[in-house]
Amino acid sequence: MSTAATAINSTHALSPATHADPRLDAIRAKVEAGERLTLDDGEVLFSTPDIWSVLEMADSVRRRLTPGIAYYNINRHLNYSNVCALSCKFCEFYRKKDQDGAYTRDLDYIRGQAREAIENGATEMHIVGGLHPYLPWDYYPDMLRAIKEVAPDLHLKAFTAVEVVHLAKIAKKYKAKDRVEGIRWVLSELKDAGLGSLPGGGAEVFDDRVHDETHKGKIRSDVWLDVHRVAHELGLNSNCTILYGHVEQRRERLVHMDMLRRAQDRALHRLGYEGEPMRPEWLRSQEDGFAGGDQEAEASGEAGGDNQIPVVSLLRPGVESPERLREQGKITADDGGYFQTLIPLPFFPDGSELEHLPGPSGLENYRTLAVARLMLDNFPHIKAFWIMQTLKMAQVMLQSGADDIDGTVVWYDITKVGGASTHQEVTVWDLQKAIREAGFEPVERDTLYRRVKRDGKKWRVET
Ligand code: V47
Repeated sequence: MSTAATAINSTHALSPATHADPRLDAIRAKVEAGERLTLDDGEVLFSTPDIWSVLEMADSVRRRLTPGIAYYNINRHLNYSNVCALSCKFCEFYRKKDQDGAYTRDLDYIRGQAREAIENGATEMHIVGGLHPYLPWDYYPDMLRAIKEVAPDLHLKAFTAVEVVHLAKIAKKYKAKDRVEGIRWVLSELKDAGLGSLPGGGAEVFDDRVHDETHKGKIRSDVWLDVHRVAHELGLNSNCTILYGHVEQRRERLVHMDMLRRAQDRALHRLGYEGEPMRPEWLRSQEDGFAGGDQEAEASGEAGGDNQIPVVSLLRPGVESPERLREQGKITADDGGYFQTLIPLPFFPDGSELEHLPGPSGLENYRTLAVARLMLDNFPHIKAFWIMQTLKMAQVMLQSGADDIDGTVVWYDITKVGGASTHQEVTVWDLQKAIREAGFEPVERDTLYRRVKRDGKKWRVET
């Protein structure tokens, strides 16, 4: 094992004694009261030997937000091309144009995938690809329209923020001085062509050092957050991810989570949520002992001046989730969108340029997901993506912060667990069984977390 790998393992090692940690008492009191945790609280959650209390607190939050049930969906992934202009060090998916294994799908192939998806009852297609240097702009809206022609009810959750910026560039709409205008143009065109929401990929870790070390050339956090903000302004919901367990520090994971929850405060505020003013305590905790430069300034709300935006916690008594408000007709997509879920993605070293790193341990996976549940008090859901966590780990995660295990998937090209092929299918029965064994009622959802009523392949959203 390399020195770097040893260092990562030893900093993450648990002390054999897992007795109660008194530092958790104050955090527990805040969690019970629905108060926002600081980054320093997050550090305690990451460093305490009492990991069971962390999981148990996250479980209590998850049960308050989503009592009794856990979600799955019937979906398909479509990777239209693995050709990518970037060479991110953690990625084993990308190929250069003439490299062995490079592929780009034509519209006939894509229509075929859409037909296959609806024949198998799918409600969602998750569409992402590399930053193809030569495909024209038209390919992308044409792809969405082609799918909608054969599968009008299929929800298209498509294009990471990184791809959206790439599309603005190839459509010649991207101006560095006013990037938001180009982003808005692309998202509006794609929405007209059938885009239903944005997936959470490409966020990695919102930190300039990590960015420059592992995915230089990709957009930085400020641009990623702009894309999602504009999507929300256009009434599109979106997801977000954190790719952890490589070269980042735990404090950087916390800053990433904080930047996401501030972005969510802003989205919920736009929907009419009122909250508490940001407390000096939160700002201080973020400023102390961390030389994060611009990233830290953004996390503290200074960069966008968003410490004026009230802090919204969905854990406060009487605060309804945005989905419930949409169900009740109190808000609509016209009022705006929001982040639905965070998906923690454990780094898989195999086949990547960072293959010498060990990747996160099982305990680190549980802990990171639980910490995310506790820090992101304004996120309705946390997803344990079973493809990357494994179905067995995802079951335990349902009892320690997650309320969703994603879907049937079938083909997944981005990572291959344990050298598995890209064919990674589970049946609906497998997902339901895993959820029941974890002690919850399985509920099929659509992409927007509405309950699905199903009669074989036919389905409708419950109203
Ligand atoms: O953006 C790349 C990550 C992401 C590796 O929105 C890696 O519902 C681990 O975003 N090890 C794609 N991760 C996956 C993704 C996703 C998955 C499921 C659901 C949703 C959703 C989104 O995978 C990429 C990148 O961050 N990734 N390489 C790797 N070696």
